Amino acid sequence: SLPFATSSVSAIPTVVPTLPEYQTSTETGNRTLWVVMVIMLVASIVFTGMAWNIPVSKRLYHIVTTMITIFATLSYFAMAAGHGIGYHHVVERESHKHVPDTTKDVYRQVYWARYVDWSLTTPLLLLDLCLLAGLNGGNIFIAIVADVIMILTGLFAAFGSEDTAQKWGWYAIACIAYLVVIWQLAYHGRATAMAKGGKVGKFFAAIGGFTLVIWTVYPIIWGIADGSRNMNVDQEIIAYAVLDVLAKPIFGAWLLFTHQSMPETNIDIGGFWSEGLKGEG
Ligand code: RET
Repeated sequence: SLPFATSSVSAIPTVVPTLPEYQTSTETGNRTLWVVMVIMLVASIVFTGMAWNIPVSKRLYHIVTTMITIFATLSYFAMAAGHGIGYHHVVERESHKHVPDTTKDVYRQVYWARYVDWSLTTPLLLLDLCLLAGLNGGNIFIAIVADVIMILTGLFAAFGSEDTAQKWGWYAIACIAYLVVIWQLAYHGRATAMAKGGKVGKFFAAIGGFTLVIWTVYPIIWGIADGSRNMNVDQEIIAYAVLDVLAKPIFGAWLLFTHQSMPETNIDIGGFWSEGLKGEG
C-alpha cells in the first residue's frame, strides 16, 4: 500500500508555501521603455536646437525644458537597460475549500528610477509654469517643496507593505502635497498670469489645465498598478510612457513654440541669469 495513504492528516501543515511568483516586465514593456528613451532624446536635441540662436538672457525656458527631457532620457535608459528596478515583496494568502491554505511570495518590479526622474523633473516643470505665470519666489518655493514631498512620499508608498495603514498613509500624504501644488498653480499662478494680460493669461490657463489633467492621471495609475496590483508591469510601463510623453516632450514643445511666437511670455529675471552677480565696486 501507499505509505502516505495511512499517514496522519494532522501532520499536514495548515499553510503550505508555494513557489514564489515574479511579476516582471516582458519584451513589450522593455521595447516601450527603449522607444520612450529615444523620444526623450530626440526632444532634448530639438529643444537644444531651438535655443541655439537665442541669447542666453532669453533662454531660461529652453534650458529648464531641455533639462527635463535629458533627465527623462537618462531614467528611461536606466529602466530599459534593466537598472533602477527594485522588487516589492508581497505575501499572498489563498484559502481553499478542501485543501490547506497556501501562501505565495510575490515579487513585483518597482521602477524606482521613475521617482528619481520625477523628483528632478516635476520641480522643473513647475518652474516653467511658475515663470510663465510670473509667480513670486515664495509661492514658487512652496510649490516645489510640496512637489518633492509628493514624489518622495509616493516612493515610500510604492515600497510599503501591501494593505498596511502606512502604505496608504504615505499615499494620502502625497495626495495632500499634490493639492498644495495645485493650489499654488491654479489659484496663485492663474491670478498672476491673468494680471500679466490676456494673451499670457489664456496661454497659462490652457497649458496649466493640460498639466493638471495629465498629472492627475499619475496617482490614479499608481493606485491601480502599484497600489492594488490590478495592472501588470507591462501595462504600467505603457500607461506611464503615454503620460510621460505628454507631460514632457509635448508640454515642452507647446511651451517653447508658443514662447517663440508670443513675446508677452518673455521673462526678465535680472542680469544674474546671463551676466552673473556683480561686485559692489
Ligand atoms: C504619486 C503617488 C502618490 C500620490 C501622488 C502621486 C503623483 C504623482 C505625479 C507625478 C507626475 C509626474 C510627471 C512626470 C513627468 O513626466 C507619486 C504617483 C499624488 C503627479 C508629470
